[in-house]
Amino acid sequence: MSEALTIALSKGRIFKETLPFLCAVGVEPLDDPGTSRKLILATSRPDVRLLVIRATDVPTYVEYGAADLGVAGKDVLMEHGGQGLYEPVDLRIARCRLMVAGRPGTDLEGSRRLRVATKFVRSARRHFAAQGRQVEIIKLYGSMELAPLVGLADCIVDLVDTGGTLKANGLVPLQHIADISSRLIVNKAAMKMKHDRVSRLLEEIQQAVNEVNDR
Ligand code: PRT
Ligand code: MG
Repeated sequence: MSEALTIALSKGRIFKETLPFLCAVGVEPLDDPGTSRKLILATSRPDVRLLVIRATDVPTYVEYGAADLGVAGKDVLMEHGGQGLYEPVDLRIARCRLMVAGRPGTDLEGSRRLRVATKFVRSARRHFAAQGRQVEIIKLYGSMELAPLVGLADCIVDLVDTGGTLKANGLVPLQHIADISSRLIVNKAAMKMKHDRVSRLLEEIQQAVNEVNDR
């Protein structure tokens, strides 16, 4: 009897874009997280179950081994720090860019201490530190675009996809920090203890990713 595997992921775009890869390896959820309120979803493989949790909580569940595997954005992983987990597969889904943005003409180079509003505190601090800049970080949990408009901050650090959200709020991208995509992550102990099952699943998923991207 093989051991069960638990995969943590968030609903929304990550769930939607991960689904084809799960299906490719024979894992079909028996409920739709869009409509179901269940937090644990059984799948067509009796030995695989899904946890549906907040995107920012996924690395924590995997770090502590409450889930063997997970799917998380690189943005979330950079904030978490990546301790206790491997990041073996770039799923190349939910892609976007982490950027500094602000009102047109914002001077990021001046000697003044910048105020930066963001939920990506670590990434923002690291980005400006690499430029030798000390900044004041204002931690927000959402709608960062508002901050430069009402004088809360000089600029923001946020994810940008089409740029539509920035544009709608009169903001422009100012600096590129990182290209973002979602990664399959694995608990380090599970990689050892459930090695055969986990490595087979990783291989199958990597192959499905290659097939999509070679098309
Ligand atoms: O409804 P909910 O927010 O729960 O679902 P969601 O699908 O938005 O999931 P969320 O917000 O948890 O995001 C999950 C992951 O998707 C993030 O951690 C990123 O890795 C990835 N991702 C990819 C994005 C975007 N693209 C994105 N555009 N996450 C957020 N956004 C937001 C961004 O913060 C900004 O508010 O979309 C807005 C910008 O989009 P554009 O197209 O207007 O530039
Ligand atoms: Mg969102």
